[in-house]
Amino acid sequence: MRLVGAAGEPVNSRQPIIIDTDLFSDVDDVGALAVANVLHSCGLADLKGVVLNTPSNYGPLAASAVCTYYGNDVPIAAFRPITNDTFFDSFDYLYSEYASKLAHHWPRTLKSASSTRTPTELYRTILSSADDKSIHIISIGFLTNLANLLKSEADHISHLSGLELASKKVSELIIMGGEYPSGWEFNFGGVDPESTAYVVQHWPRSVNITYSGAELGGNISSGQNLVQRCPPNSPVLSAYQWYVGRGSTTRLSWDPITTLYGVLGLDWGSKLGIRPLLDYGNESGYNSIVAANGSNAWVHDTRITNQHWLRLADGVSNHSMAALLDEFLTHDPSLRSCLPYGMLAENTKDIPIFAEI
Ligand SMILES: [Ca+2]
Repeated sequence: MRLVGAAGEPVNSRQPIIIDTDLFSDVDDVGALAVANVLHSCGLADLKGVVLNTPSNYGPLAASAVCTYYGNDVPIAAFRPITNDTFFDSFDYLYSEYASKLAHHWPRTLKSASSTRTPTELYRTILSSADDKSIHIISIGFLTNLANLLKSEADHISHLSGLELASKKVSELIIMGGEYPSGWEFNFGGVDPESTAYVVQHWPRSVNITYSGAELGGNISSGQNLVQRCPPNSPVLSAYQWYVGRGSTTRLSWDPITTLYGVLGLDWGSKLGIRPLLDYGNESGYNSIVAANGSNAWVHDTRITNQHWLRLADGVSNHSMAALLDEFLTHDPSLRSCLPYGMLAENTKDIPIFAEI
């Protein structure tokens, strides 16, 4: 496999990203932050900020613990009003809380959730100072913050409105939400379908949107061997252990896959030295919210080409994607270098899709 430069020695331009996460309940947001931080450390991503779209103070604190573990001091914004909620699985009575544990027991650069800027302030601050058409926003939770950004007016941070900032500064919005070509999914409909509809309907047509649906990550289980492969002090390992429980660390992969695409797009050859495992499921058309409950359906329209939904590339198995994700989830930050691609090749040598380009 191709070697991708040492730490602090970027071989490609770093893709600036903002992650909008509901890190609090499901643990795949921790997996997504792991992917983002490893790519940041490798010089492929520039993790500009993390904004929370759930109100518990443990979300931003746990996010800080994960970023700090990877050696990255990343600006974080807590959702308002801030609560002291802890997660209780009243749906399946199966999964367990991890965010407060990461917040209390791992080093973190963020001292308190209340000291952070609001999501809208952090969005506007990062976007206003960004190069034009440079930022990728990766949404892996509810869309409340994005709707508030689009509705925001000119202020002391920027003379541009939120809609103008999105048009001018964002090159792509990547959203884990919905089901494709149609269906109902929790990020879209579970908490704030009104904001979902607002973002889907008002996002500027000049800026690309890529959707990652429930059917993609929901068929791929990653994290299988975290106990064997993670350093023992890994907050990723512990979060997966606490959340999944019952002796397992295997979890579905909606958010890590979305984040991988959000940094790499479909150009994996020059960045990872492997063929892209993802492709677009459509050439044209647009997403629509078809009911008040946030359900969605793809509308066929050859005139609109800025919107896509993701699928696995032809010939790629769920196992191949899971194997790649596990390389990120188990990455040892003390190496302070890029993914050990020799190891990647070794672990996946039976998977022809990883052949070097
Ligand atoms: Ca999420």
